[in-house]
Amino acid sequence: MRKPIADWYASRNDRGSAIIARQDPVIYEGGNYADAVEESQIAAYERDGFLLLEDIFSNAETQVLLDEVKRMSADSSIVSMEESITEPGSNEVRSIFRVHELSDMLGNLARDPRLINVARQILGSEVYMHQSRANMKPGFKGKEFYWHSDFETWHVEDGMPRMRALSCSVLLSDNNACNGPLMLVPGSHQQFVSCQGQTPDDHYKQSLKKQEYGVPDPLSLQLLVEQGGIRPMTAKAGSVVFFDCNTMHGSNGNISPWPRANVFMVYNSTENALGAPMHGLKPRPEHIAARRDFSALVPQEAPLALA
Ligand code: 6CS
Ligand code: FE
Repeated sequence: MRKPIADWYASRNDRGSAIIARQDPVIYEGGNYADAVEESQIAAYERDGFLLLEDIFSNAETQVLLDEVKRMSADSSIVSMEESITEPGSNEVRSIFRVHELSDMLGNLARDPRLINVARQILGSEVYMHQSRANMKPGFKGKEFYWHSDFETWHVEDGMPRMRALSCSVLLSDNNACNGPLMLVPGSHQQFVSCQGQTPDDHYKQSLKKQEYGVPDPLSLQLLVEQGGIRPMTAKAGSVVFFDCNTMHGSNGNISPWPRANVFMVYNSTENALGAPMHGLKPRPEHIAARRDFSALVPQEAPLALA
């Protein structure tokens, strides 16, 4: 009798890097758990590992959301919190985590049916918020987010068992070719890149500024890109990108004068609650990986009246 594989998605152990076939579905319960997007859109998400929906929020709604994120990044009581991460080499705010609890408006956004019901449909279950954040990527100073799979980090450092989570990025500013749009590798969600190196203690203090562990080796990245190419998510403010927890992604620095502000909501299935991190790592703080409460987020009855 073969011993069951202890950790199918083993990474950052004493082995070199490897590419491991995904063992989890992309779409759960046949995409029938909720009715937020069309079958053709579910099929596109399953094929690519992401789905871009344009014109989800009106200009007025998007402006209200952007003003809220700007208010938060100018609020000294928030900027001084551990939830706020500055850019390497400057005091510019790079990200604010746990925005769904720091802001009532963004807490309501997390439950807006235009977002949460797509997550419930894809993940085939009720969902809770694993992590939320606003990425500011200010003009001139916004640094890059190197290539990575979120799941590789969430599995190793947060003990997320399986690939049954997704990120939802709400574009609060136009994302164009010049201001560091999110770039995704189509089809990469089907292959797990096991990374080299040992995770430093309190790795998040470094990785959220500039990630150097849990990033794919160049050869693995080259193989994924040769198969699927690179798709920049250039779209107008008010668009929303949903992408699988294991889709390889990154974004370039922003030397344009235009900010690239997005709000990310990370929905995890209530069937996929975090366990212990791998390799005996200490659990990351609550604002990066929720552990206090895995109960389902209740969708709002109707889209938010933001403006
Ligand atoms: O470590 C994390 O959870 C964060 N790091 C990146 C680069 N993407 C996902 C998440 O924001
Ligand atoms: Fe990421």
